[in-house]
Amino acid sequence: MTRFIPADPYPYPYNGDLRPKNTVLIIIDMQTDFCGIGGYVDQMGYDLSLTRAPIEPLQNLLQVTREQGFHIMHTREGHRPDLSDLPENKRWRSQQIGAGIGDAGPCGRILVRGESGWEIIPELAPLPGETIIDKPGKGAFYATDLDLLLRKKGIQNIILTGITTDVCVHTTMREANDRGYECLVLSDCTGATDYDNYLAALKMIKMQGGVFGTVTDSKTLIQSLTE
Ligand code: C5J
Repeated sequence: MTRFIPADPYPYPYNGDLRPKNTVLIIIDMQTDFCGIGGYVDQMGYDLSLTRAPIEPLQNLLQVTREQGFHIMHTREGHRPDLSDLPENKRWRSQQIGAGIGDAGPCGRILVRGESGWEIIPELAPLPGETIIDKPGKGAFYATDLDLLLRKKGIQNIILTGITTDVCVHTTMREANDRGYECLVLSDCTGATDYDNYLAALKMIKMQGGVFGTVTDSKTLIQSLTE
């Protein structure tokens, strides 16, 4: 049986082989540091409503995908407490904007593993058994075992969500696409620190017939999965 989800620029997945067993929902970096008061993004002065917008749609999507037995994975961007995995230039740039990675902030040391700001927000807390990928970079494949886990589980399709659309979601999507995974990005389940960048990031996916994959929203996906 084939199943296609209406999406732009093409129905997902390209081959119609969409099953809970070969498909993972990846929720990227829904951490206090990226969408909570006092976290990294807040310290930089960006509008938190943009990075918090995906929370409610993601809660609804999680309910359905958990019920249907889809693979669920969560990622967290962060660094070791001794900062030995933090590139000097990444640290320096964050200091320029007044939110130095590793420095103390209202939610503990910014983007440091184990600190409260680094935790996934309670609204989207992983359930026991759901995989968490800790990553030092923007992409979830870099310096992690994500590819190994996906291949071992026989996953072909990746539904990408989380924050931020133009940075960690895009980097992960590009890494996944180059590895042959079939990517779907859900427009209402992602957000960026700048609305124009969010729109541009979604537009980029759709170029060249879907150069990185295809785009839909969670309502369309849920409707297709439940009809
Ligand atoms: C950023 C992320 N924007 N999760 N990280 O630095 O997108």
